[in-house]
Amino acid sequence: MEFIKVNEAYAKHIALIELNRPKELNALNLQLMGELRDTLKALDDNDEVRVIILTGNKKAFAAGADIKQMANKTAIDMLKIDQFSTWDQIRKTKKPLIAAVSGFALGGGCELAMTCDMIIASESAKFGQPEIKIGVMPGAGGTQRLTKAIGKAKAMELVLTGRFISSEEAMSYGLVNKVVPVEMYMHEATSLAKEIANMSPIAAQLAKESVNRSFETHLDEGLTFERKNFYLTFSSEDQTEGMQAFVEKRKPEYKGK
Ligand code: DAK
Repeated sequence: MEFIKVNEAYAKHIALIELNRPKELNALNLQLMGELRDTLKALDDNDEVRVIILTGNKKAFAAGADIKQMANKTAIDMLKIDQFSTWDQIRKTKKPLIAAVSGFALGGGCELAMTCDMIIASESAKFGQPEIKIGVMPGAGGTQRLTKAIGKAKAMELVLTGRFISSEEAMSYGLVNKVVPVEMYMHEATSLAKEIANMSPIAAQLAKESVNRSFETHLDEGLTFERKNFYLTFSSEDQTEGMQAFVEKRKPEYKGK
């Protein structure tokens, strides 16, 4: 891996992925995105891993897709490269994915953070969809996910002006889960990951899938989907363990079975 660093055992049941093109503010070139896609797939297949943290560095989560790599492309070049299949695969990651964001999360970087399930931001984080300033528009879910996260008025403003918002604004609009001082954002993301890693990984995966379904369907179908996943948790040993532990007043030991 050239542009990402992976620690499969960052903490118990927690993997850490760091985007690693610091000089380019972690601009997402094709190779980086391919490495990220393959890594997430491998971590999804690794039973030891229950939660994944995705981060950049203090200065940048990611300043967007690599503009230099895109600048001379035609629509047909883009079609042939088919980056969407990479983004779609990332979106389908089954395990809970926490973005730990500091510095710039712009364009594709903001879209990548929004593709994660939760965002912990440092006070220095800046979010934005500045594609309009370079003559294009968001292409990896920005107009959809941002609108669902912060509502039409603010999403429209960000997408049409390209202006950045601070982490405090992002917090007040409901884009991020928590804002903490820069020196604390990894610690905070890790605490959140640990809390989730203590749960049944089967229940966590089914719950994540069900929450995501609420964005993709209407209520009736979403409730049916939720019910089926709810029943499915009852076929796991973790369900027996979780309920038994409650009755016996002890901490459950989940095995992911
Ligand atoms: N691409 C390539 N290089 C970038 C970059 C980017 N997005 N952002 C920064 N860099 C590079 C700069 O060119 C500079 O490199 P050198 O000149 O030193 O070689 C280095 O990183 C440091 O950047 P600056 O010198 O500009 O640093 P400053 O602190 O002065 O400014 C900044 C930071 C973040 C405000 C500025 O760098 C900036 O405005 N960056 C561009 C932000 C942007 O417009 N992002 C949106 C890009 S478009 C798709 C999926 C996704 C997308 C498209 C398609 N498909 C699935 C098909 C997404 C599109 C986008 O994200």
